[in-house]
Amino acid sequence: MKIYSGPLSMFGAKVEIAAHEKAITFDLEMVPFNMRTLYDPKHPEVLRINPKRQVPVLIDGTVELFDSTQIFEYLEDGWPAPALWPSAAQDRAQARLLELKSDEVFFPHVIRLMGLRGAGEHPDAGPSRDGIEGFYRDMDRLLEDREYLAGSYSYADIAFFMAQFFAARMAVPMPVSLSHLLAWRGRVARRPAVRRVIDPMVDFLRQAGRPVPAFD
Ligand SMILES: N[C@@H](CCC(=O)N[C@@H](CS)C(=O)NCC(=O)O)C(=O)O
Repeated sequence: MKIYSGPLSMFGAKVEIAAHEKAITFDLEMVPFNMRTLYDPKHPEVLRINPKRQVPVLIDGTVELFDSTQIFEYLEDGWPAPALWPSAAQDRAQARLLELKSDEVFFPHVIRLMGLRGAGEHPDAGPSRDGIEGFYRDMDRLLEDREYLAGSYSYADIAFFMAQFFAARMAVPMPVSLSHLLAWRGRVARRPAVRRVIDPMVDFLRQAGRPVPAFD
């Protein structure tokens, strides 16, 4: 198996973490990326496989996939243990919805901040900050009676752990008052599969002279 990711790819990191959780052996290729030109020029395999021209991309024999959530489904079908979707239908549906919300409701606010100088501190950041902080509060409430977002540790936790790391990078950290959420963050950050991915990302940020938010 080969995974194409990027040194600061939130979506690529999701896939790398899931593969490590399942103890899958894979080759990791980091596509060209720098803080100035970002992902340009694009890697030829990314262009060949993904019409959206984005990482992550996965190749496993004849299987060629893009999109982190599609790749999650492939990993779960091919390597069912340990399960990363809960087993009960209702919990599984909730996990899938939370994973979607993390990528498509929460993270777009973060992407908008990436386009503002000073990110969350920019005068126009208000609506995105509000969106991020409202989501933090919702997740804190959800975690009042459970250790992980959908009960057992799942893809939803992997997705939201990575997404909140980038929100914190954009100067919208988790408020210290959200104790359930902070405890969850520490719990996820301590997982060896997560460390294997977040530690190199933190090193990349430090080497690029960029601030590293609290993440554990
Ligand atoms: N929905 C996609 C999003 C992938 C995505 O946005 N990838 C970013 C890196 S984290 C990328 O390749 N950006 C370069 C570009 O859009 O040109 C997924 O889940 O994989």
